[in-house]
Amino acid sequence: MMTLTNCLIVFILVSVICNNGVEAFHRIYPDLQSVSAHSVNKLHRTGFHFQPNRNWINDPNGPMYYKGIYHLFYQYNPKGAVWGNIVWGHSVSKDLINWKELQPALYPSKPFDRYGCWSGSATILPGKGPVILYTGVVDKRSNEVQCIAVPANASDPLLTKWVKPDRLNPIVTADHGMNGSVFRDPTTAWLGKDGQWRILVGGKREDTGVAYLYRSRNFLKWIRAKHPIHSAKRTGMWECPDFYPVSLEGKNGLDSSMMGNSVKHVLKNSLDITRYEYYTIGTYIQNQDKYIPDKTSEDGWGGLRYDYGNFYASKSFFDPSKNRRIIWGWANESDTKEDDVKKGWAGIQAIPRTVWLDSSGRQLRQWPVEELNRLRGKEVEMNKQKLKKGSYVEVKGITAAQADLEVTFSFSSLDKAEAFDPKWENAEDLCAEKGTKVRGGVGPFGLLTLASKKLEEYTPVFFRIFKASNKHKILMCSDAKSSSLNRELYKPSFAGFVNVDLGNTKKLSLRSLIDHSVVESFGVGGKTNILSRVYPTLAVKEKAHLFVFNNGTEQITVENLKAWSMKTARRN
Ligand code: DQQ
Repeated sequence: MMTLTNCLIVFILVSVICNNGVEAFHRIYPDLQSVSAHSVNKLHRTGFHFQPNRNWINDPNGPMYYKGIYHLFYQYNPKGAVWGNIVWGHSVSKDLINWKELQPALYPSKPFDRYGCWSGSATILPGKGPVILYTGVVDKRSNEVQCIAVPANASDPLLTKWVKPDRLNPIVTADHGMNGSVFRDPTTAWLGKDGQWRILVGGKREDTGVAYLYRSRNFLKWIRAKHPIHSAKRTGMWECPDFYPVSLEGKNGLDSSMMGNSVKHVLKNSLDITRYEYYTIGTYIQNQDKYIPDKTSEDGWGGLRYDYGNFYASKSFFDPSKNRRIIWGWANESDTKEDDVKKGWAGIQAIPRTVWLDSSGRQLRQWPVEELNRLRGKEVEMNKQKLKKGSYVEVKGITAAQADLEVTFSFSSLDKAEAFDPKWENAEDLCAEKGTKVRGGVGPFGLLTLASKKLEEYTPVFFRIFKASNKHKILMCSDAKSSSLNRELYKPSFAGFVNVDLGNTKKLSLRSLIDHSVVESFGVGGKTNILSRVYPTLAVKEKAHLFVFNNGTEQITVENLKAWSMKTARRN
C-alpha cells in the first residue's frame, strides 16, 4: 500500500513530468521586457490563426457577440514577447476570422489590479449590456481578487472603453482560510430559476482542484456558496474553469442560463500542473448547486480533453446570431523564450470551434467555425488513390504552408490490425514509441504536413488501428518529433484515442488546418482534436510540401481528399 509520503512524491514527480514542456508560468523576466519598438520576424507568423501584430499573448478572455460584433480579449504583454505586464488586449470582428485590433480594454490602474488584469469572462445582462468579471492581482505575492468592469458606453458596439467602478471593486475576495494566490478566472455568469446569478472561480485546496461558486441577486454583491460546485483530488489548481449547458437534441448551442431535461452540463478546467485541460459531462442539480459528472466521464488527468496538443486556458461563449457555442483556446508556444524575444511575438489563438454534444452523450465534438471556409482559395482534389505499404504521394498545387484539408481514408479489412497491449494507456507514449516509421498492420496512415522536399522535416498527423479484446482502438497522433531541424524546440508526440466504431464503415476522416507554425487537426468529425505548434527550418513558405502516406501492411485508399490554399485573414 502507498504511504502518504510516497503518494506525495508520486504527485510531485507527475507534476514535473507532465508539465507539458511549457515554461513555468506567472514568472516575470524583467531583462526580457522592452518598451522600445522591435522588429517582428514574419517567417512563422500565421496566415489565418488569430495573433496580434507583435508581443506575447496567452488566454482568450471574455469572448462575446454584442450588437453584431464579435469581441475577443486576450492576456497581452504590450511591452514584450514573454509573459508579464498583463493587460486585456482587445480585437473585434464581424466574422470571427478577420480582426481589427483596438486599444487594450483593461490594464492595471487601480489598487485592486495594480499587478495585473488576469483572466475572466463577459456576461451580457438582459436589457443592460455586457459586464466583465476578471481577476485583479493586488500584490507581488500574487494575491488575487475578482473585479468588475463595465463599458463606458454600452451603446457603442465596439465597446472601446471600460470603467472599473471604485465603489464596487473588488467584488469578491478570498475568505479567511482560503489561499488568495490560487483564486482566479471567474466564469461567465448564469441566472438560476430563483433569480440569482452564479459564477465559478477557480481555486485549490492542498492538492484538490476546486470550482468555488458565488451567487448574487444584483450582480454587485456576491456571496460564496457553502460548497464548491465541484472539486477533484490530486488535480491541483483549476485555472480558467468553464461551465455551460449542451443540448441532448442536436448541434445548437445554448445560452449559459439554459436548464431543462434535454440539457447536460460541461465543466472544463485548465490544470496548472499539467498545462492541459480536461472536461467532464454531467448533471447540474440547480437547487443544490451541485454538479455530478456522469460515470462515463472520468474526473481528472485521464479525462476527456478538448484537444490533446498545445491548447490551454480555453473559454466558450454562446453566439445567439447563429445559435451555436464557440470555444476559443490559447495555442501556447513550442519554441524557447529567447526565440520568442528574437521573433518579437509569442502565442496564437486556435481557430474558434463550434462545440456540441456527440449523439453518444459521452463526449463533445468540435469543428472550425463555418466562416473559416470563406478563406478557402485554390482547390485540389484526390480520389480513390491507393496507398500501398511504405508509400507516400504528394498533394500538389496548393500553398502547403497555409492550407485547409479534408480527407477520408478507407481500408477493406481490419484483420492485420496489431494487438493492443493494455499497458499502452498513455496515447502520447504510444505515439512516441511507434511514430510513423515503425511499420504497423492497419496504419500508420495519414498526412505529412509542413514537410521539406526530402523529408528532413515533417509533422505527421495520422491514425494507427489496434485490435483490443472487445473492440478496435484507434490512435490519432500529431507528432512534432521530426518537425524541425532546430534542436532547442519542444517537440512532443501529441496523441489521443478516437472513440469510433469501425464495424460497418471501415473509414476514418481527418481535417487539418496548416498555418506556418501550427497544424490544427480534427479527427473523425471533431471527436479527437490535436493542435501542434512547430517551427520548421526548411519546410517554410513555398518550400513546404504536403503528402498522404501509409506505412502499414494493409493497403489504404484515399477515398476523397480536398485541399485548399488559404487566403490570409485581415488582422490590421
Ligand atoms: N493565465 C492568467 C491567469 C490564468 C492563467 C494570467 C492561465 O488568470 O489562471 O495570465 O493560463
